[in-house]
Amino acid sequence: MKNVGILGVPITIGQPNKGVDLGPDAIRHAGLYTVLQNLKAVYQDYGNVQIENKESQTTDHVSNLKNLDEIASANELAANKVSEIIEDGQFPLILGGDHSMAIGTIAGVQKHYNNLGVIWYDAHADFNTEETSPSGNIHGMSLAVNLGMGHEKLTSILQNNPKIKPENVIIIGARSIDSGERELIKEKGIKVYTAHEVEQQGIESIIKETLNDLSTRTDGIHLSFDVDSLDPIYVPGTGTPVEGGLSIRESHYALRLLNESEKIVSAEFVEVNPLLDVKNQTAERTVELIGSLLGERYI
Ligand code: HAR
Ligand code: MN
Ligand code: MN
Ligand code: MN
Repeated sequence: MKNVGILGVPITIGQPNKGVDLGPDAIRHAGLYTVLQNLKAVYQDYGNVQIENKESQTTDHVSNLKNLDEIASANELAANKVSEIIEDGQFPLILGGDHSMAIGTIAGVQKHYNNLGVIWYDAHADFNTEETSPSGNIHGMSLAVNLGMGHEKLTSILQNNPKIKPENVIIIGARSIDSGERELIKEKGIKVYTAHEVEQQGIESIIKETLNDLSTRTDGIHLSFDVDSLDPIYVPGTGTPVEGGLSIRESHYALRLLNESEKIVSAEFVEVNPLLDVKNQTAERTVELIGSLLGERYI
């Protein structure tokens, strides 16, 4: 059983909705420790990264990067914490927080690997840059930043070099991709399994293909699980729900297959927003999904 290091990254300024900073604590309150105890996991909770979430006061309307400096410094903190957890010999289980946090979390993991793979399980590709983003919200840019694309203040977190290689990234569940990011995805040759392909090909085949593909050339795989990958009927508590999402059953199965592969070296569960939720059900489902990733089984 894994030795788990839990870290909350309560960042919210990568997107406009209030409340996603409460995500990590909602996940803890939804029974996270009980699941870990039932699995007989050894775990340590490192608490939350101290993030101010103060919105930028600059009146510079030229830049299409909202709260750039604030997000850059929060991610530097997150990156160092994640790196520390790995140095302590633990599996980073990171709780969000909006998805801009992946700029730091992946930078922190990557410090310890030569050829990290990334599975981006998300309704969105988060592959915008300052040039392509329709919103200026940095949570829609974090995957691109991890490949070295975007503002230097974001791509230089932890002097993060070399970057994640495009062939080491696989996106699963996408169904809302902006036209500019679609071009970038094609240009970089990123593999995307859309929600339609999950329907057509089946999640088992997709996860097995993903693992075969990434295992040959990576020395570890980070899972970035955005809860909006799931259909909104399961996750009312998230800021950018998109219809036609993945089911709870196939997502548990995906996580179970990832667990059995023993290739996942770190994971984050992001975009849980308790202020948009109904009776904390999004956080509760997130805890159950974490259970599947860590080895919980029905029987
Ligand atoms: N693609 C849109 C944008 O860049 C919406 C991004 C929403 N992102 C997330 N993360 N919720 O997956 O603004
Ligand atoms: Mn180190
Ligand atoms: Mn996302
Ligand atoms: Mn998303």
